[in-house]
Amino acid sequence: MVLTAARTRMLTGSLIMLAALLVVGPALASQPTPWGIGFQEAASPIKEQINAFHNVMLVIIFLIAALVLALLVFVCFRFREKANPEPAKFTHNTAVEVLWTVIPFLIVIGISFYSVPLIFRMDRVENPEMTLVVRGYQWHWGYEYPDQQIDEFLSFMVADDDITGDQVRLLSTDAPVVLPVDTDIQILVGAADVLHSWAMPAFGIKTDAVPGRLNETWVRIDREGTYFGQCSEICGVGHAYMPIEVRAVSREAFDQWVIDQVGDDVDPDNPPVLLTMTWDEAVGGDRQLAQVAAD
Ligand SMILES: [Cu+2]
Repeated sequence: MVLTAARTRMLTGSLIMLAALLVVGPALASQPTPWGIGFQEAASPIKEQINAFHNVMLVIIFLIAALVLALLVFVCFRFREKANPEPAKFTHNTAVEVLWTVIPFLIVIGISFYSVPLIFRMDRVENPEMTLVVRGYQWHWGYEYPDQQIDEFLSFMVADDDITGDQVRLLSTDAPVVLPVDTDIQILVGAADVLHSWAMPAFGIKTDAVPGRLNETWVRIDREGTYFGQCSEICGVGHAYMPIEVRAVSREAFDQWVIDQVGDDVDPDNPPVLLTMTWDEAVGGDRQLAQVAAD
């Protein structure tokens, strides 16, 4: 191929764009972006550890692939027919066979020192401060906050024609999940009809929603913002249209949201759990229920 000036310019242009994407990619918001490559920016400690593990694995994979490629090229050249008119007839070489068994084994053992503890950390959290129950339906999600006494509400994708403001096509929902930042949140995932999967890339969560079974995961969100995810287990014709939208807010704002949700229909002996104050303080303090109702 002859590299004309125009071709060179095009090639240079794409290389610069690729480099820019590599550098800018991780800094973009927590949602898919056009031409985005790489991961969404981490919004939880687990996701940061997953990213770090991924980066280590990438180096290991690259080194192995480079070694295998170099060996192949060497073998093709060194043992080509022209240089070896009389091929060797031997089979088996104990030393080589032991090496190519033991070395990969040691590599896998080495990786497991990193990956297995991470799997355990991802699995569950000790003493969560609150619980979110997620239920998959064909084709929307249901969310319930048992500690806050918020009954299940359903969360549907906003249709194309109804998109307003900064809503995102195919990702925004009519009822986002509201979660507090800096809080250990236990997430219980189930399904009411077929298999779904509750997947939030920025949190490092992808947990299958299985009918008749409760799966557990957890998250501690680092910073406030809106995060998007999608159902990640093909569940029928509406599979692509049941997105997840999480609004991460401060712990105070979360309490306020809970107060707004439950209204004044509260059993005083068994009030909803708040994060920054007791229910009595909420009712008796500045944030009186009457005030909230008046807003
Ligand atoms: Cu689904």
